[in-house]
Amino acid sequence: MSAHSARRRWRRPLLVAAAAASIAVPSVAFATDSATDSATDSATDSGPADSGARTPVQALDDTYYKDAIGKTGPELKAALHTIISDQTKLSYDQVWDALKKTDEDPGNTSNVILLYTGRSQSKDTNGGNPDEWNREHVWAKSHGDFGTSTGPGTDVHHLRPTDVSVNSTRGSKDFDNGGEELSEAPGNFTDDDSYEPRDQVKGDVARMILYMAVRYDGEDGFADLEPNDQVGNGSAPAIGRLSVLKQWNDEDPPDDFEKRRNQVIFDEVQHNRNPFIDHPEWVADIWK
Ligand SMILES: [Ca+2]
Ligand SMILES: [Ca+2]
Repeated sequence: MSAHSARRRWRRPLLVAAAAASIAVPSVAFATDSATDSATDSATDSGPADSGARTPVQALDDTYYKDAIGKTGPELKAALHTIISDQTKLSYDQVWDALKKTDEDPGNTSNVILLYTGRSQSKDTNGGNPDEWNREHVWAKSHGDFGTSTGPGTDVHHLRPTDVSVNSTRGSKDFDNGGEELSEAPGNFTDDDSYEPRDQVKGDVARMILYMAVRYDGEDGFADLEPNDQVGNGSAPAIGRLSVLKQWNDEDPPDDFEKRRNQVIFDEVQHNRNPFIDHPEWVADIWK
C-alpha cells in the first residue's frame, strides 16, 4: 500500500503534463472526462498498464463503439449486442478471483466492497457463513434459469460480492422502490416481491440489468433476457421494473468505482464493456 501511495504522488505531475498535451493537441480526448483527476487515480490501481490512464470515452467511440455511434433504438441495441458479445468467458470458480480484482476497495487492496451493505471486507472472507461474502447475481439466475454454467451466470458485469445473508434476503426479487429497511444493510428496502438497493448503487444495479438485456439475446443456448415494468416475474427471463431502473440510472450516474470496475473487466477479465457505464444516455435511446 505504501507503493500505491508513492505511485499516486507520482501521478500528479504526469496529469498536469497530460492536460497540457490535450490543450496543445485538441483531438486527444482527456477533456471528455470531467473527473479526470480521480479517474486517473483509479486507473493506477489496475495493474501493469500504468503508462495508459483510463481510455477516454471519446477514444472508445472511435474504436470499441465505432459501429454503434449514430444509431438509436433497436439498431443501437443490436450493434451493442454484437460489440459486447466478443468476450472471454469465465467458469463459476474463476469468478471468485475476478471479483477480488473488480470490486477491490481502492482504499484497502486487501478488501472488496460489498454491493448492498457498502462494507469493506477482507477478500479472504468469501464463503457461506452469514457475514462472509458470496457471488450475488444482480440479474437473479432464476429469471431465465441460466444457473452457474459458463454464460450469463458467470458474467462478472452483473456479479458482485455481497454479504451472504443480505444476498439471501434479496433472493430473486425484482427491483422496485419501497418496503422495509434491512437492519443489516441500512438504505436497502424490501417487501414481498421487490428489492430496493441503497442510493449509492441504484444506478449500478440498473446498468447491470440493462447490460444483461443487451448481451443475452437468446443466441447462446440461454434465454433472451429483457427488462419489463413488472415485479413478481418468477422464472420468466425478465426483470423489472424498467421505469424504476431508468430513473435509478438517471439519479445515480457512474462513479469512479463503477468506471474502474468496467475498465478492469475490459483490461483484465472479460475484455468487453458495459456500454451504459460509458454512455448512460444510451439507456433512454434504447428504452424510450
Ligand atoms: Ca453508483
Ligand atoms: Ca436480450
